[in-house]
Amino acid sequence: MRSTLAILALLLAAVAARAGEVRGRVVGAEGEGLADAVVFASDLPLRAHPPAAVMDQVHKQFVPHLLVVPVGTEVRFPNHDQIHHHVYSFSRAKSFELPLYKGEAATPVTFDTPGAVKIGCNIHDWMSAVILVVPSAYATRTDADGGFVLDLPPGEHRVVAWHEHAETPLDETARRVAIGTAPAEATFRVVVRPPIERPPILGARGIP
Ligand SMILES: [Cu+2]
Repeated sequence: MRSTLAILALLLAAVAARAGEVRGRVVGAEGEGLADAVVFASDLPLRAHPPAAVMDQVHKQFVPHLLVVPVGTEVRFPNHDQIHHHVYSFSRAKSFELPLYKGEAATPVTFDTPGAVKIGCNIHDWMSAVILVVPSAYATRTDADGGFVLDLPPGEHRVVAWHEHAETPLDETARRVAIGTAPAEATFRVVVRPPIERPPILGARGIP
């Protein structure tokens, strides 16, 4: 009997969790789906200790290109190439430098302010990445078609949509999303700059 009740409690908990979903899309100026946009709640608390994260360097590229972490996250920057990299950012949300190193020699960096942190390498100009530091533990990324599912606790929340190439200011994307018994839906419109093609010569020159 007790185990039946336990299973029932688990099932009810699962149903309750489902009710906390908001589904939708992030679209551009023409209604096209935007991949790799980030949808997050801006007025919900953080987890006490967010897990550590990794921004790797492989074949003279940062991997992943986009890393989403809650405020307070410590990020490691291992270098798995056989050459040195010099990782830096001059972004307002985090300015730091990890002078020339290989392997695991770099000290981890703690990202303590919300915002987008553009990462580069001083030696290899084409190496670029973004760490989006979000103010809450509730964030998700869009799929190739711009679709997303975000789990939220019950209540009304402020939700925003960010994209690396957004021209729309983040605050202008803000929407109130009510999480109750009915499934919630939301569409975010974010105007993005057309992508800049990197000159292929940079990667082909064989800069060490
Ligand atoms: Cu480099």
